[in-house]
Amino acid sequence: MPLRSNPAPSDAVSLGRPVLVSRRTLLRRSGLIAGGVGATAFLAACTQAGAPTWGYPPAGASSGGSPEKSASPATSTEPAASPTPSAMPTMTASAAPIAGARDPSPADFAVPPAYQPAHSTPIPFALTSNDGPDETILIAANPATAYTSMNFGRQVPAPTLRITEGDSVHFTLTNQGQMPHSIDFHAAQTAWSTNYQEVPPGGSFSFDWTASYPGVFMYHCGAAPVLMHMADGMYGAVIVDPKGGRPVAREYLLVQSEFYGSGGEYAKMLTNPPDFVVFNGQANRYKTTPLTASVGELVRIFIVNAGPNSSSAFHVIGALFSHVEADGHPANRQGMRQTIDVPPGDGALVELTFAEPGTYPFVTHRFCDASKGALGLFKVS
Ligand SMILES: [Cu+2]
Repeated sequence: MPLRSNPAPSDAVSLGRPVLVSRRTLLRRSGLIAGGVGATAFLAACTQAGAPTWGYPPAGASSGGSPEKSASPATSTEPAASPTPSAMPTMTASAAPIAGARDPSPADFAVPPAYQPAHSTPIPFALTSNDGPDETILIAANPATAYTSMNFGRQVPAPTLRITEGDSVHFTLTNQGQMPHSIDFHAAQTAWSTNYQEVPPGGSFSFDWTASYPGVFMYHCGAAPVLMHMADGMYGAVIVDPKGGRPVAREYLLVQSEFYGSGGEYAKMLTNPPDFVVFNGQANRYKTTPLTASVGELVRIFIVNAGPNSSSAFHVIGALFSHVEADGHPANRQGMRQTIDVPPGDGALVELTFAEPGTYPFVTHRFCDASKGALGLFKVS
């Protein structure tokens, strides 16, 4: 293969351009044209979940009926998304207001906290849970697309917890939202019926847990309906290092997830497909601002797939993984892999080195999802 004839990354249209959806299609998908199904389902779901006093956009829809009954497969009959730039959605295509929408995650989210040796006392980890009109985030920058999120710590993905095998965590959830929320640490072994129960608005709940296994784990809200709380943004990563740590490497964290409509659209979440699939909270984030590495340098990527519905087929174009650990657990070590499957709710660790300078896209090789924003770049010098 010629080494210098590759298209410039910015020309990688087939890889990186998000699906372009007409305003009418977006409106139809969001239920605004087809009878407000999504909003109805959402309100019904919220009634089950604890009756918040406000509603997500689109406003004015009435409640009633179960979410399952309200879920409509009608979206499967939609025409294919237009590939023409003229069909790009405008700022008004989303029911969530762009004004005031914020980038959902800190600029340095992809760089996880540093390894620390195991602690002798419990590590405090406190999260707030948040929802409502003040939690509108930008899930795509171009074109700007807003989403009314639920979240932990007012960011999506939520703050990363990095600890070491054997550490104990003193966790506190303070619910600043207007509906019940809860926590589910995949890294913990504790009774759901005791510690993963819903915390009411204004409430606070604490418990301690111990990280018995090293790994790369998801955590999320488990309040009903859990599908909606996850799809709306309530997830994050826990990295548990093995005792003694790992070899020095340039480390990155990528959390893959899906967004449906403009937030709170339960019927869409039930039926799939998502409108955006992203790494670290925003479509094509690292296509715009690539991650960096040096030739020959060991690069370690912690991957969490928050889903909630689709597997990730994580792959770096132009590179091979020299070392892979399913769940990020050392005993699951594998040698060379080209693409790894990370199911929803799971994590993984990959290591690689780049052979020569250049640009290397990373994607989910489920390309319908890569085309919806699950694409980034490594710029290797
Ligand atoms: Cu929640």
